[in-house]
Amino acid sequence: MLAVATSAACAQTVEIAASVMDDQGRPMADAVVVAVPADGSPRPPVRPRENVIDQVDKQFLPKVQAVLVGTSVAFPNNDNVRHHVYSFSPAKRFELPLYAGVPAQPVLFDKPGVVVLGCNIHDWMIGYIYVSESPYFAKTGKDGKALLTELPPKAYLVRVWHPQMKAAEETTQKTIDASRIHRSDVEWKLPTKPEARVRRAPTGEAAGHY
Ligand SMILES: [Cu+2]
Repeated sequence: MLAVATSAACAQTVEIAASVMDDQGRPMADAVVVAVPADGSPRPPVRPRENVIDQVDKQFLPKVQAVLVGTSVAFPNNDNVRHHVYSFSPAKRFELPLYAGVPAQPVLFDKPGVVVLGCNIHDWMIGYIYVSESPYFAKTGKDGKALLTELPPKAYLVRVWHPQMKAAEETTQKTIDASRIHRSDVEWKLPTKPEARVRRAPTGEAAGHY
């Protein structure tokens, strides 16, 4: 009689449940939690879908968007005024000069890092694109919780980013061995600071690339 193999063929995945709070214990929405395989194993084939950051009521919607590196983002303008979207973050410098409706080209985010978005017309408009080098990421909801699902069972370096965190992102890193546990919990309490203001784009500097 043949022995029955019950476990070897299981395409089992694990989850990491994250909870992000400020240093007063209040839940923080819009935090990006990223898990990077600790063994540095190559990431799965990239099939990024296009993302959208809308402009509604002179705000970026969503305000924080996490995308996998190599992903394009469209910036449709749903207001009846024109916007002039730009970033001069090192991870992506671009400018979408004054426009209404949908710009012809989405913008490709090909370098990991945080991209801060502004509008040259409306100083208060601020948005963030977190460009992740790992495909395993999630954003916290109002309850400060994010669930990373369908991870291969292994060890991960897990960290968090939030626009108002005081410390550097690297200092939040924790090692989670998720090789045997179906669901691992991770929690941060982050000292916060007021949101940084965006300076205006140096006009023309980033123009012409798109
Ligand atoms: Cu604007």
